[in-house]
Amino acid sequence: MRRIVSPIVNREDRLPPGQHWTNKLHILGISEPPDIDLSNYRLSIFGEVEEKIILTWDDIESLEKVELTADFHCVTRWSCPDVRWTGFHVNELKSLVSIKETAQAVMIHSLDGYTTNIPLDYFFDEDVIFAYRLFDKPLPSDHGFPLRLIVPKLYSWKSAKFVSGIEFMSENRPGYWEQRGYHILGDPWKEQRYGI
Ligand SMILES: Nc1nc2c(c(=O)[nH]1)N[C@H]1C(S)=C(S)[C@@H](COP(=O)(O)O)O[C@H]1N2
Ligand SMILES: [Mo]
Repeated sequence: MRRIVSPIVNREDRLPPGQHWTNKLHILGISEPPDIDLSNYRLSIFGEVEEKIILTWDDIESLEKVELTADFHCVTRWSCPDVRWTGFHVNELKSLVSIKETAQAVMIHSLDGYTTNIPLDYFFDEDVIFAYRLFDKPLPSDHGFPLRLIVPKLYSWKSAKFVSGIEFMSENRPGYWEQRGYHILGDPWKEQRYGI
């Protein structure tokens, strides 16, 4: 059984300005995909929480499965329609940890050293999931095995691959690309590509 999660995109306004459609997910990353053994994999949830927790792969697989079909918009101007992901919904985190009122944003930490920041209002939304399957097959290593975040309404540099940590932060600190000139939020419909 899996619950279907719908993307929050206005279908008339489906292709953001300055983007063109492509039929595949182009692989983009700061390094080669890390080698991961699921039995050693751990996901830490820490920062502005009452008690930090560490999940194993079994813990992750025991969470309710959700499926999301959403368009994927890369800041380098390609958009791939109807990409189908399976994983768990971000709201699961709220039952796993008690998030402090001081939390304003999350930093996603990845096994390749990548990080990216997202304000809580954008993170805790109906169409945001952590995915471990792509088109109903295990997530390929190039696309983020074993776990990646999917935030369809922001440029895809926010959809961090190889996720190992979720840090709740009291301020919206910039991540890897955000420190190197990418926009702090990255809304494709507002063309928030680079700069503040
Ligand atoms: N851990 C990690 N996640 C990452 C990146 C990265 O370098 N490392 N690149 C980002 C960028 S810039 C894009 S466009 C998408 C690409 O996803 P894909 O390779 O599955 O198409 O992943 C994002 N997530
Ligand atoms: Mo990107």
